[in-house]
Amino acid sequence: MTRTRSLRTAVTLAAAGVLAVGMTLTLAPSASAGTTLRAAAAEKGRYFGAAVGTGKFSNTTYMNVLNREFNSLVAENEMKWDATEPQQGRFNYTGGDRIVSHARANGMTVRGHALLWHAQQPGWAQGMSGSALRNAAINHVTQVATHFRGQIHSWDVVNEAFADGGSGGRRDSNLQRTGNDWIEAAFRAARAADPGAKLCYNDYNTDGINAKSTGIYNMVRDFKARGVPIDCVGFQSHLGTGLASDYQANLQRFADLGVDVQITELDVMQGGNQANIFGAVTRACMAVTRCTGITVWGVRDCDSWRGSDNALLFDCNGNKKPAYDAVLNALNAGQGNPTTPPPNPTTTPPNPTTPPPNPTTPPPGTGGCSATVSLNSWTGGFVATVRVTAGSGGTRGWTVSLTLPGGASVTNTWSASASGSSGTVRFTNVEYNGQLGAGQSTEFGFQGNGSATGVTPTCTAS
Ligand code: 9MR
Repeated sequence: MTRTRSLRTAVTLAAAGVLAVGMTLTLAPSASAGTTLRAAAAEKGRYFGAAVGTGKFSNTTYMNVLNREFNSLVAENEMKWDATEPQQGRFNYTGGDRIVSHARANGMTVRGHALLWHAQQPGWAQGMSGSALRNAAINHVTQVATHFRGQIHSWDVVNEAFADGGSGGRRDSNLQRTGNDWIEAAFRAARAADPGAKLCYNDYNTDGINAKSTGIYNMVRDFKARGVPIDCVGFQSHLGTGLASDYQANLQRFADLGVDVQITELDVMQGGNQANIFGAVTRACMAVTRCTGITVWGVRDCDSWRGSDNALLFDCNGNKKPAYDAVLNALNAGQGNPTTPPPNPTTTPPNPTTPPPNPTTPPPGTGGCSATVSLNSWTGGFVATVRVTAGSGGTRGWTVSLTLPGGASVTNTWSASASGSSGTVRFTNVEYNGQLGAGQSTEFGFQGNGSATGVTPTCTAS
């Protein structure tokens, strides 16, 4: 999306169905009223986040506001495809890792943005199509979600895949041209890679019940009916001078499908209504039990992609604006959310690339091992997740063999090393997952071309 187009559409939408946003909000004094956004949101079982860039991490004003007010971070750009896989198969997690470690050190959680999007693709992907692009895209999802496994409370698995205007259909893109099932293939790959993360679809101009949000609603309903793993929908909420009168009703209809909803990129044009609109959006989220948190798209006005719109909660000197008070008051006045808040970052499991400490050496494997495979398949490719379970004697190491059908081949493997790529392929443990106690399990995975349907793994312990 270009900036101009997004702003124009946001403002047009706002003009089409504006509500009289409540002018003032009087708050009954509350003994437990939070005095920062993060504290006020946390008291209600929700997060309050900001989009960040590591380029600003050396700015003291920025960091003071960030650390005081927010308890969820999202990378404004640094986890996107062009940033994380600048050359095919060469991954760069420098910026993303820095954001995650800052969050962990400051009691914050992290939203992931965004695994697949038609924009900000690396040049090599922009030039691809068909099954080569599909395989590259699914590999990207698998690799990035695996790298950040256990560190991300919610991932934008797919961003902005629906068209603007009245069609309610998909946006044309190189990804869409790989087949309409590209979105569900991405969600399945993300679930396999990071089963603990909530998986979201995220879009803009969805701030009320309109053709675009209804197209997305229908997709989510279909995914839930067919068991495609989707957990949440993100409403970007880049807003102009008004707010659709059915903003809350729209959130609620998605929640009623059995998904969480999140406000993911909130910013509002500064004008007479800015504070009221920020307050109304916050109240809408607080009124929907499954609305689990709000993220604003930047910290201070001068950090925002919207430049002279002054669209955020703090001025360039870090001072709170009236919009800040409106949000804080709405958080404090809101209802508590009984659903579990995002996991505390200090209790997230270690990244799987770090071997868990294993203080005891198991005895030599005498009871063998077993393996099961689950497949996420699409036309022309698949991701296989293999679960290895030790028998009664535990294992010092293991090898899983399987024979792929003709035409199928392995293109990459994680948490195991493969010998061979077609026909009979043998996967052997890597250094950290060979030793399993009796009955213990571990998982590895691989991606391939062709079909692996019906494949049967056999496990040998050493
Ligand atoms: O704020 C982001 C800006 O710094 C980038 O230049 C731009 C590039 O496309 O993306 C902006 O963030 C977008 C987000 O990733 C998706 N929704 C719309 C956001 C604003 O354009």
